[in-house]
Formats: sequence, structure tokens, C-alpha cells
Amino acid sequence: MNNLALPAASRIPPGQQLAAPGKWPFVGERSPGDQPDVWTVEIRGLVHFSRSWTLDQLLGRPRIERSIDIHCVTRWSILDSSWSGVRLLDLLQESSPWPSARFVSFIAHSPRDHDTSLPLDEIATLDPLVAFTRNGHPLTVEHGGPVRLIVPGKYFYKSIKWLRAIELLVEDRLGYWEATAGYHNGADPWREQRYLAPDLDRQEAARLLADRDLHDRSLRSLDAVGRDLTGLRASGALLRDANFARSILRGADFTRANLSNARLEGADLRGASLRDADVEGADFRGADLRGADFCGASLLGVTFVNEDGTTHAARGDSDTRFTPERIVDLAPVQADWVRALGGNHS
Ligand SMILES: Nc1nc2c(c(=O)[nH]1)N[C@H]1C(S)=C(S)[C@@H](COP(=O)(O)O)O[C@H]1N2
Ligand SMILES: [Mo]
Repeated sequence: MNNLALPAASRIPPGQQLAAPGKWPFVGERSPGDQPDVWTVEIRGLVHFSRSWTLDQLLGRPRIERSIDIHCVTRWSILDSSWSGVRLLDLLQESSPWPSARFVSFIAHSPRDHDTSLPLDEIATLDPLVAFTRNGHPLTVEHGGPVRLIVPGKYFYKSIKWLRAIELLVEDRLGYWEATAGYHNGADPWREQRYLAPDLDRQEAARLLADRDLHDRSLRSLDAVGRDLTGLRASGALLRDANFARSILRGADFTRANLSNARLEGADLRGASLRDADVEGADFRGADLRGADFCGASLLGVTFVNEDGTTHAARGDSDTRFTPERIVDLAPVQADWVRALGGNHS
């Protein structure tokens, strides 16, 4: 898995962009909650030898260092992080999985017992790390310290923070994001396995859109291309991966909505409110954003203009509002587009 020989551009999967230089965003939970006095990582389930290692025991094991690229489902990537830790495969081998074991569930120390899973045969080729350091520094708590999983070649939601247990299973057990957010269980960034198929059919979608009221609704991968949705009420709605390309959304209310990875290319969002919305990974290229309000919105991975900084740009004005502290989360080209609007961004 040595990617270093390849040019950077060919290592960025489709629909991803590089994060701002030196930035490593936090995603999901920020803390494992009450930490145990002695951190242990256990292997359980369908194994001949259930094992439990204290953190010190893990730290005392042979370590390897690997360069791994991070690809978050919300469209930011970081190339060439150097991680050190122990190989998951070594831990698995020592506990000797039963032949019937086909899946591995990873469980975190976390307030919601956060989990995720992988097929055992994929683990053999991905060769994940039980990692303690990145670029030579111990992991901070927010980034999963003291110990997290790092799974190369998958969207980053498979890399669980604060690893507590590794459980061998016959049947798969869907993880937290996979079950609650519709994140694709395959998670292959090269095949853009971001989300499951839509959870409603076109007719149902059309009926809901006719009422222009999505307030507090939860609709994954909604198809709303090219529609007149002037004044849409969608505050608090969960609209991950929605497609609003070329729709008229003048004065729409997306306050506190989740529009992560939504497509809004060419949409008319004049005077719309995206206050405190989650628009991570959303695409606003060619959209009309005059008077739109992005205050408090989280902007990681958002696209307003092509990589060249000029073509297919959204249109904004000094009334397009942003929170200054959030602008730094954008990739540099995108941040430049926002700054060039010249608003006071308060
Ligand atoms: N325990 C736990 N692990 C987790 C998550 C989480 O919410 N809880 N989020 C996942 C997601 S979606 C991503 S993108 C990465 C983010 O890791 P980071 O905050 O260190 O960037 O952690 C993954 N592991
Ligand atoms: Mo993620």
C-alpha cells in the first residue's frame, strides 16, 4: 500500500477535495466520555482465545509505521498521514478466530457505544492499524486517543475512535453511522460508496415536495432536481445526499438542517437561510447565493467554485453571510471565493 510513488491527483478519489493544509477536522463524537482507569482493548466473540490487552501491553508490542490517506465521506481528504500502531491482523491471529467468523465489529468507549464493522476477508487485504500516533504525535482525545482504528482504503467512518472491543461475528452488525445515517456499509471511496439507496421512491418524494414542507423530516438521498421550491420549509430536516440541483429555493428555510453532501449546483438560494445547518461536503457551484445566510453552518468540504478558482462559480454578494471562524474550515480555493465576496461575515 505504498502510494507515495503516485502523483497526488491520482490518489484523490472521485468527489473528494484536499482539506485545507495542516487542517485535520474533527468529525462525530469528540470524547469517549468517562474514561476507564485502565484502558483495555479486548477481542471477543467467535475466537478460540478471548483476549484483553491493557494500553501499556499494546504499547509494548512491536509497532509498525505506515503512510495512509484519509478520505472522509463528507468529501475532504488528507494524503500521507503517517500512523504508528500494531497490526490488527496480528491481534486477530493470536486470538484465533473460528472458521465460521465472517465479520468484525469494532466498539468504542463512547457515550453511545459507537461501533462500525468490516468483513474479515477485507481486513486481510486492508491490513488496518490499531493506532497510537499520527505524524509522530500521540493522538489527542478528540481524534480518538489513546487508541483508534485506522482502516486504509475505506471512508474514514470505518476508523473508529477510542477502540475498546473487537468482536468476531457470523452475521454482520451494522455500525452506528451505517444504521442511523444511511452511510454505505461498503465505504469504498474509489466507488463512491457513500450512501445507501434512497429511503423513499420518486412518487413519495414528489408528494412531499408538492407541499414544500420538509420541516424535521428525515429523507436520505431525496431527488429534488430542477423543482420550484420557493419558500421551502425544511428547518431541522435530515437531508443527507439530497439532490436540489437547479431547483428554485428562494427564501427556503434550511435552519439547522443536515444537508451534508447535498447537491445544490445551479440552485437559486437567494435569501435562503442555512443558519446552523450542516452543509459539509455540499456542492453549491453555479448556485445563486445572494443574501443567503450561512452563519453558524459547518462548512467542511463545501464547494462553491471549481478547483481553478474561477469556473462554475456560485454567485454571491456582500449580503451572503458567513461566520468568519468557519471559513477556515474550507479548502483554500473555496475560502478565497467566500472572502472575495467582501461581506462583513458576522
Ligand atoms: N467513536 C467514534 N468513532 C468515530 C466516529 C464517531 O462519531 N465516534 N466518527 C467517524 C467518522 S464519520 C469519521 S470521518 C472519523 C473522524 O475522525 P477524526 O474526528 O479524528 O477526524 O471518525 C470515525 N470514528
Ligand atoms: Mo466521516
